[in-house]
Amino acid sequence: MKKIIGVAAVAATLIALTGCAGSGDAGSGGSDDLVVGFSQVGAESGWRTANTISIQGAFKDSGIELKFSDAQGKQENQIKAIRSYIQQGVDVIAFSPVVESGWDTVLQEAKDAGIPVVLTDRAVDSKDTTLYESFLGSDFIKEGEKAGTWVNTEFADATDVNVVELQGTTGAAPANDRAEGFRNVVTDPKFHIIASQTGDFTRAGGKQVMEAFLKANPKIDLVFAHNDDMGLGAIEAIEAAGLVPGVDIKIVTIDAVKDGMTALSEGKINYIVECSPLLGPQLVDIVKKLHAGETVEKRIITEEGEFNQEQATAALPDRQY
Ligand code: GYE
Repeated sequence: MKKIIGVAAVAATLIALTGCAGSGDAGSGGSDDLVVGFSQVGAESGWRTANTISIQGAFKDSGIELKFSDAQGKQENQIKAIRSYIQQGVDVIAFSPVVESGWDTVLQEAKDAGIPVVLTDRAVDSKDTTLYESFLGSDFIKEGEKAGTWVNTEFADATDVNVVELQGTTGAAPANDRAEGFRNVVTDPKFHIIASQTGDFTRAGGKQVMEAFLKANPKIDLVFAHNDDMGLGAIEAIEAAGLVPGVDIKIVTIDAVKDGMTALSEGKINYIVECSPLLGPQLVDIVKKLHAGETVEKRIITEEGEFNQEQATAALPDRQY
């Protein structure tokens, strides 16, 4: 199993949503001269944009200097950025790993340099969990299971259900785990996962792959998209094929960004499992604790909900992202 963490999971409340009052001042640790290096995955989705805004905003509010780099979806760029942060002697390195594997060498380099590393959003599969201090982010297996549980209820009376899956970036923790979680619960033999391919967490990718799925398969009952953006791309492909998304073909996605929630309230998506991108304030807290020499939880799990059409309509006016 790739879930690295043996420590009891702590459900972190969504202080992120409120902006975490009190995190704005530098506090007792003398955060003023602290420098944090952060390597972001890229800008592949609405979720990612919201995540970047949350992180940059939280550090700005805290007065802690943030060095930020965008890896444009490439692991080699992240490794370069981390090495550069090590060279610059930053106080803490944080990053959202594009993929799960291949981090041991660079994480060891950070450890040897005495720089603590925090994983945000996505996990690594390193066996040596002392290579990082903490992993802050969602339980992606649970998200896949929640999507699957909805599918079981929605298709309770159906006989044969053809499912297509739009997977996230190949090798990324959320792609691996959401696929696994879904299969953990969608076990009835009446469900047939007839096609599964990566759409790279992008809208364009989701559209392109869905077009191919539609051409190759005369009967598709359900799309399971690993994020909203790919689901939104699939909607375009379904409409272009003369079918009605949400009616002829049901769609379940993960994230709950504004565009996804809008499509859900319009009935084009049928259900969304939430994945919160608002990790900035919690990351600032972790950095402050590490700086103060306090222990941090090895695993901090984000709390998240689920939405049907009515719930999305009710939540939309206050949705921040
Ligand atoms: O679901 C997707 C983004 O890692 C949880 O990455 C994140 C995922 C998110 O591109 O939209």
